Amino acid sequence: MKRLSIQRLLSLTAAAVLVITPAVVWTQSSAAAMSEGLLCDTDPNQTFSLTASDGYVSTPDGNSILMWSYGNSKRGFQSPGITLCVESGRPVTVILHNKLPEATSIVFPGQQSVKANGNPAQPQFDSGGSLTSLVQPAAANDGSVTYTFTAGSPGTYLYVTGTDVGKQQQMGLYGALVVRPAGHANQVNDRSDSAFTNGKEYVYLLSEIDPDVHLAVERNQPVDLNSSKSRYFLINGRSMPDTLAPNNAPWLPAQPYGALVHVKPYDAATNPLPATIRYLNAGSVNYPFHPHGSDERVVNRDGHALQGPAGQDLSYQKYDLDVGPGQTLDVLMDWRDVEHWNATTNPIPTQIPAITDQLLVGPDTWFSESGYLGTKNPVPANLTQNNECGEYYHIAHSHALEQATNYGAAFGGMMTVFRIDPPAGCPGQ
Ligand SMILES: [Cu+2]
Repeated sequence: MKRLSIQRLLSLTAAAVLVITPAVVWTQSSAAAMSEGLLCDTDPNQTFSLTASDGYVSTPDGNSILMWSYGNSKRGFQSPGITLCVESGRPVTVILHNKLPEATSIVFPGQQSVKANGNPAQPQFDSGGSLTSLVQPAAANDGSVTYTFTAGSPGTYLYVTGTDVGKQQQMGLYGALVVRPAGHANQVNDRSDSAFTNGKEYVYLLSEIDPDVHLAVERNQPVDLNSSKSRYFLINGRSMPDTLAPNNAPWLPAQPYGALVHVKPYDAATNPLPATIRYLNAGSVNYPFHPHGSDERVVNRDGHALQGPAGQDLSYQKYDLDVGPGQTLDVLMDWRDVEHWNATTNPIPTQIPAITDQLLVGPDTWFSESGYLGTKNPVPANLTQNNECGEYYHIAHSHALEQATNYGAAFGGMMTVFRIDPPAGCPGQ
């Protein structure tokens, strides 16, 4: 029932949701506006105050899991850590406050000359010469440390714990850092051919959870990483079908980031630019992410434009985005009506599949009962129809299918949809 109502809510406006969910208790943080796409923290001085703390997240099968995370110090716990957006070439300051019961830290892979409290960031060792942290940490229980660096080349980077990494990264201490080209906020990198449509920008921070590790930490028991096995697989801290819900959905108060891509077809005159998706892997295994329906153009890897020494374009089209642990890929995607199907002049030469083959999670369908973009037909009354105006939905998921489950239950996990509206848009949107 809860799932059903969540999916019904997806198609409604924020105002309508307010009206039909009177039982929701609105707090300062959950009252933030619902939205789609990248939701990032910015600051005129590029100075951010993060607090490492613990809190609970929910999974679609009803589980509740203790996580650690880097939240905005003013807003409190959220998972994953806040998405930081900065401009290339300008100074960045990150002040880490540590509310956790053990020391923790942040490393910024791909950023150069990072300083910690004004000193060069460097590995830490105990008196016996054993490594204790990859970088100067903030002490347990209210310690703090300030990291500074100059934002590197435009693109997407992880920021992640450098202390007891196997355990703390599993617990959730990671986030995304988006570095924008100076003066060109709507480009992925400094190349003009990396331009994307204003507002059509998405982050897919991919990660995994072994609930046994989290339960051991919650119970103050030893953590056994050698026998760890992840059971939940997340995009932006959520699993399917929660991935489809808007940013700041009030029923996911500690998981504010949605993962629905929402575009209109390419049109040379009215919609010439693609969307961008920024993929990051904060887990321990490869995530072969696999959007159905179209290739995506990989233009950046690990925060660097794919180009040759003379500026040659080395970007490439890819159907399956293999994102390795610690890697980032920035892609451009658009959707093109290449077949020009038309019910009268160019009919689709196939039958609509049986209704039982259209259901994805429970008795819901996103299919319009028509193959023609912008056409919507009735569905049987026992089904929940999420389609609004004949828009298309393309599944996008990890092709390692155990990662497309919620603790083994298909489908779920690292899965979302790309929504394509008719060229004129969807009425009421
Ligand atoms: Cu697939």
